[in-house]
Parts: sequence; structure tokens; C-alpha cells
Amino acid sequence: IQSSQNLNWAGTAKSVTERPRDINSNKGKFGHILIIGGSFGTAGAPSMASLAALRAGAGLVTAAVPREIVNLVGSVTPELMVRPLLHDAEGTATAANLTNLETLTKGIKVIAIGPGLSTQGEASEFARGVVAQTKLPIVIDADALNAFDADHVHLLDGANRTMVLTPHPGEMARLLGKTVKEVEADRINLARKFATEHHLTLVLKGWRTLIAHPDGSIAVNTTGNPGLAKGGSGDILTGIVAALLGQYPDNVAEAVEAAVYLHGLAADLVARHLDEKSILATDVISHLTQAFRYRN
Ligand code: NPW
Ligand code: AMP
Ligand code: MG
Repeated sequence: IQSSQNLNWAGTAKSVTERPRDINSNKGKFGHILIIGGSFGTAGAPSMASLAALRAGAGLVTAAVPREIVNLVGSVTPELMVRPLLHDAEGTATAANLTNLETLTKGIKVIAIGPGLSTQGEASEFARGVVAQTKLPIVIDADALNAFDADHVHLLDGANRTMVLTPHPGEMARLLGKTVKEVEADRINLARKFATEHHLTLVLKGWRTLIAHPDGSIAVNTTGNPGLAKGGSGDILTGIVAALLGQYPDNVAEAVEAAVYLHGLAADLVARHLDEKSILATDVISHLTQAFRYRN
């Protein structure tokens, strides 16, 4: 079945992500990641994505979040930098932030947008504007994916740029205008079709996450466990994908597969000593370093 469907196992082949760092390397070589997201009530999502990006080897990480939660997000770890976004009375980032996008993305190597962004107010317009107005490598997740519903999905085009989407089945269903049941019944074909038609890398999450590449090849992930079925798991995957893209910009397929593999492996390492019901996404972040070690 595997060879007839052009399927591979994700992250198990020796990949660039396993090479040790050059002895004389500096933070500037490993990418400055910009995480855009957050709203009142979901400050945790960009915080976890940022922390995960730092643990996955990003040289620098900045979180751009609504001004009123900047200090909250910034206090997750002192290594993290923060930038304020304009927001409405409900705490949702507004489209006015697009006028400041050039300043916001100065020196940035990879953008990740969506965790906790919200779908209220002008958040979707803001997300679509960011995707349209920058050519930087971009990871689109969570509420930024929801901005590309059936009426806007044609705007997603990863040709001549690096674009990675990380939908869970609910988000994939919204992108396609289908039900979750329909998505789950035909994961491989739908993922491949979407990735090839939109020229991007599609990570269709869930048990046995699929990574569909723009050339039509697909990798199946073998790591991860139901301990990941808890809020925050996807937000940290977004941070890991962005961090690996920042470090291996010329090896997008390997970087994304390795990110998915290591995310699941970290969760499997946590499950060795914690019952899977009580695993937190932050436990998974703190086991990323063991996942990188264990793999080598
Ligand atoms: P159901 O209920 O099974 O029919 P949403 P979200 C479906 C932020 N977060 N298999 C499922 O459908 C995120 O970053 C913030 C099948 C469910 O109803 C986002 O910005 C946190 N179906 C925002 O919240 C921690 C599946 O999708 C629906 C599925 C909303 O994100 C939490 C849920 O999707 C969260 O990450 C599967 N494997 N997985 C924080 N601490 O700040 C999902 N579904 O409505 O997009 O909501 O994913 O929680
Ligand atoms: P999200 O729904 O965006 O928080 O993403 C959930 C993350 O946890 C994705 O990376 C899923 O692949 C992973 N995940 C959730 N449930 C499972 C499971 N039962 N087995 C393996 N991975 C899972
Ligand atoms: Mg999510």
C-alpha cells in the first residue's frame, strides 16, 4: 500500500536536522521567528508556540500579540521578545496592524500565524493580509487557517515561497467546506490534492499525522500518543515547525517532517513517566530537548 500510494514514514530517515551545529555558529544563523497570535483569553497559545520554538532551536523568537497581553506573554520566559499589536475592545488584533507589517517583520526569517488569534472582529482580515503581503516562509495554523474558508481558500498559494499549513481535521474541514467525517474518511487523497493544488506543505494532524508535500509525496508520522489530545498541543507543533524552517530553510520537506516526528517523540518520552491523561503541552515542550537527544 505504501509504495502504491507514494507514502513514506516521516522523520525516520537521517535528516539535516540531526547534524550537530557548527562549533563557531551564532544565533543569527538559526533564524528569528515571529509568532503572531493571541487574544484576550488565549494568551497561552502564542506563549506555548514561542516557548516551543525556542526549545526547538530558534536563534531568536518574538511574539506579536495584542498590546494588553504583551506582558503576560512576555513573562512566559525571559528569552522571549514581544511586540504589541493594535486590538479592538474585545482584545482581537485589528487589520490596522497590516500598515506596520514591514517594521514587524524586519529581520524575521519565518512567520507563524494563528495560535489564539481569534476569528472575531478583523482577525481574519488581518491574517489574510499577512499571508498576502509577505513573501517570507510562513506557517499558517489555528485561527489563521479559519480565515481561509471556502470563500477565501483560493488565496492560499505556496508557489515560489515556503508555506506550511497545520490543520487539525476540524480546520481541514473548514478549508474544504466538508465535514470532519468526510475529511477523516479520505485523509490521504484530500491532503495530497490540497498540497499539490495550492503548491504548499500540508500537515493534516491527528493520530498518524500526514505531511503532504507540494510534489504529491506524503509522509506518515509514527510518533505521538493520546496525551497530545489536549489544548496547546497544536500550538507547540506550530512553534517547532517554524523553528526548524528557520534553521533548515533549504530543506523544507525534511524540516517539517522532523518537526512533526519530534513533537510526537517528545510526547512519547513524557508518557514513559506520566500517565497520558495528565500530560500537558508544556510537559511536551520541556521534553523536546530529550527528543532531539534520543533521536541522535
Ligand atoms: P468535534 O467537536 O470533534 O466535532 P476549533 P481549537 C474538531 C486556541 N487555543 N479529529 C472538533 O470537532 C487555538 O490556537 C488556545 C476530529 C472540534 O470541535 C485557536 O486559536 C489555547 N475532529 C483557538 O484556540 C489552548 C477534530 O475541531 C473542533 C480533531 C481555537 O482552536 C487551546 C475544534 O477546533 C487552543 O489551542 C481531531 N483530531 N481535532 C490556549 N491555552 O490559549 C479537532 N477537531 O474550533 O478550531 O478550536 O482547535 O480549540
Ligand atoms: P490541535 O488540535 O491543533 O491542538 O493539535 C493537536 C496535536 O496533537 C496535533 O499535532 C495532533 O496530531 C496531536 N494529537 C492529538 N491527538 C493525538 C493522538 N491521539 N495521537 C497522536 N497525536 C495526537
Ligand atoms: Mg490548534
